[in-house]
Amino acid sequence: MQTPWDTIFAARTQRITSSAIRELLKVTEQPDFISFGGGLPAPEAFPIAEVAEAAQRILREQGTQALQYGATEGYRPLREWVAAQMTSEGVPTHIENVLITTGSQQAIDLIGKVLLDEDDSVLVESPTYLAALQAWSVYGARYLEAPADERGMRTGALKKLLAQRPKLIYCLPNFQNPGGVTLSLARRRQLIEQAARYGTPILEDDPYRELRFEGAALPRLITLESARQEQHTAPYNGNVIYASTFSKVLAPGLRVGSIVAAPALIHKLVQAKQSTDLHTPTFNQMLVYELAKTGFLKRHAKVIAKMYRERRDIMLAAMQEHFPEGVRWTHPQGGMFLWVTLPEGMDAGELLKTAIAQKVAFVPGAPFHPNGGGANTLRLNFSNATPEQIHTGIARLGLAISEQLGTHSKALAFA
Ligand code: N5F
Repeated sequence: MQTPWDTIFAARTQRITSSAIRELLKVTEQPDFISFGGGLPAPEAFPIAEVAEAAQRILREQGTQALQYGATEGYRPLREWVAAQMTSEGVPTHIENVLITTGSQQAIDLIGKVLLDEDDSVLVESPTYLAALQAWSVYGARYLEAPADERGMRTGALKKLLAQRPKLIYCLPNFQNPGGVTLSLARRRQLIEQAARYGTPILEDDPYRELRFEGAALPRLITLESARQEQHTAPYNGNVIYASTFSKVLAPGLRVGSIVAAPALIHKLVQAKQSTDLHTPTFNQMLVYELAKTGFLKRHAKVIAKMYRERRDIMLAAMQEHFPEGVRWTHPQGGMFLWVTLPEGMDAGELLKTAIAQKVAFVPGAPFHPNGGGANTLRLNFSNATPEQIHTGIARLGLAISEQLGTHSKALAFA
C-alpha cells in the first residue's frame, strides 16, 4: 500500500506555506526572462577569484579542521571578529553574545522556535519580510501591524500595540525589505524607548546595512539601546537581538549569518540550533572569516553599493518614463528593493500573470502583509538584473500596468 502522504502530515504543516519568492524563482529561470522578483545579488559582484584563493589557502593550511564537524556556536575566530566589529560600533560584545547561523533566515526561524508559543503575537512593520512571517506562522504566531511610511515603522502607533503585549518586535531599520525605506533616527529612539518600557525584545534584522548609496549611516537599534544600559562592559545584556548576514556583501550560497544578543538568549538559541543542523558549515565560516579579517569584505561592500546605486537610478528613471500616471514608488537610499503602489483597486497578483506572459516578474505585495491588504502593491528588486535588462523589464512592466489599468478603468466605467 502506498503511503497517503496528505493524510499523515502533522497538523502544524497546515501552517507551512510556500514562499511567493521561492515559487517565482522557478518561473523566472526561462531564457529571456527578466526577474525583479527574488532578492538575488548581482552575480557579476561575486568575488570568485578571492573566494578560490581563500579556499585553497584554508584547505592547504587548515584542511582537516575545515572538513570536520564544528561547535554549534560557530567558528571561534569568526565569532571573535563579529564581537570585535560590534564592540567598535558601540555595543560591548563578548564572544558569548555571538552565534553564527546558517544565513539570517535561520536566525529568524530559531528565534521563533525559542520565543513563540501558539497564539503569541509579534509586532511587525507593515509590509514586512514575508519569509519571517512564513517562519513564525509555523509556531502559531499572530501579528500586530505597525504601518510603515517613507521613514519606516510609524512609531506613533507603538504604545497601543505594545499594550497588547507582543512577545517580540521585528524591525528592519535599513532599506527595509520589501519597502526600501529607512527608519529615521527619531523613530529609532522612540522604538527603543517604548520597547524598554515593556521589556519587549526587538529583533533588528539588518542584512542591507552595508549597501548604503547616499546619506550618513544611522546608528543601529542595538547601539542606541546599548547606550541606555547601566552596564557598559561586555557581555551585552540588552533587549535587542541583532541579526546580520554575509549573503549580501559576499555570497548567499555560503549561507553564513550571525546573531548578537544577550548570553541567556544565545544559550537557548544554541540548543535549538543543535537539533536543527548541528552547526553552520565549517568550511564556509572559515571562508567568510578569511575574507572579513583582511578588510576585503568592507571594501567589497562599497563596490557592490556603487553597482546597485547605478541600477536603482536606472530603475527609477525607467519607471518615470514607462509607468502610467497614478503609480507611486519609494526611493530607497540603499539595499536591493523598491516598493510600488498601483492605483487603488488594481491587483498586483493579476498584473503578475500579464507580466509573466511578457517575460517579466516581480513579487506581489499581499504576502508581505500578515493580516491581509496590500493587493495593489508590489516589490521590485533592482540588484540582480543588468542595466539593459532593467530598461527592457521596466518597459515591459509599464506596458502590462497600462494594459491592466485600461481593463480596470473600463470595468469601473461599466460597474
Ligand atoms: O541571510 P540570508 O541569506 O538567510 O537572508 C535572509 C533574509 C533575512 N532577512 C531579510 C530582511 C532578508 O531580505 C533576507 C533575504 N531575503 C531575500 C528576498 O528576496 O527577500 C532573499 C530570498 C531569496 C530566496 O528566497 O531565494
